[in-house]
Amino acid sequence: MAETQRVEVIDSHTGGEPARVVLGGGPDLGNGTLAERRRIFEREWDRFRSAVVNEPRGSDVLVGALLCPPSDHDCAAGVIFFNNVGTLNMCGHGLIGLVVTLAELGRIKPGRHRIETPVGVVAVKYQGGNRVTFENVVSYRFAKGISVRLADDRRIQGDIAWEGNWFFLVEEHGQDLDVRRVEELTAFCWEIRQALERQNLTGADGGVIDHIELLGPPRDVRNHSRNFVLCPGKAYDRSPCGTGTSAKLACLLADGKLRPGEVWRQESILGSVFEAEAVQVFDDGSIVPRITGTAYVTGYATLVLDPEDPFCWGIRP
Ligand code: PYC
Repeated sequence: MAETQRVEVIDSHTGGEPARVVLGGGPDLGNGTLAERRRIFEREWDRFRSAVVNEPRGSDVLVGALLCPPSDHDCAAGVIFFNNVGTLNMCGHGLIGLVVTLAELGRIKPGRHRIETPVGVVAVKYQGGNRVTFENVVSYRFAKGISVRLADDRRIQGDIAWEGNWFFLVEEHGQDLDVRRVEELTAFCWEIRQALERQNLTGADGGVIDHIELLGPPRDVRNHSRNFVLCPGKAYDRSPCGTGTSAKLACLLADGKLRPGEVWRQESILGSVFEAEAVQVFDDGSIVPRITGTAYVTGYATLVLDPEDPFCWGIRP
């Protein structure tokens, strides 16, 4: 008979968006690169992923972060991010939560560290307390002003950008970005996502554009913009979204609307803020975004995975 598994986790939130770091009791994925280990995780451990983040132990909004030994020994840790429907290449809010969690455990001190992800090594600076800065993977706008036709024949224009995930960014959408309208905003973004798929619009590598970002004016005059980001599994990001903020930065730089080193304050649908700047701009227009945000630890827990439990592996869509 299969045995009950115990999984040690620490929960946190970054600007309201939760993350769950798996510290112990997770699968052994071998010693390959993080990209190779991610493929093994996807192929062989999908029900473990679902058990950790989906109901009844989690919820659609929770992002998991499987802590792994890094293959690059200059890195403080390796990580594979995952959500309610699969794995993520990169996750900015999750990375901030991971760094604060490692600090809470005494595994890192204030200062510079490197974290290995499936899409590359990310430089982080733990500022002490709850504050973290990270330099995201190289980010760029792939296409500008792409028109998509919605089911009711309306046309929406947006930009496609990469910063660890594929994003479709829309400025002209006619939506009020108010947290009381998350259901309407979710339905609208889901329509855009489906329209992109119908029209076979993908990222440069054929990757699915599975993050939709609406942008609008900020509520707080100290900020530059407010966003609403719909994630792949139809949950909206409570934080300003680290990769979504990087995507916005790549578009601003490409349009000459922001200079390298100039700070952009991105407000989320809840009003939480990430500070962002481009620290490097390459000849082809791609950039290295630097993002700063705060995370708070919200709990320590041991998850119990009892194979006799009919919902042991999570309630899956
Ligand atoms: O912060 O990059 C991010 C993110 C992606 C999905 C949810 N949060």
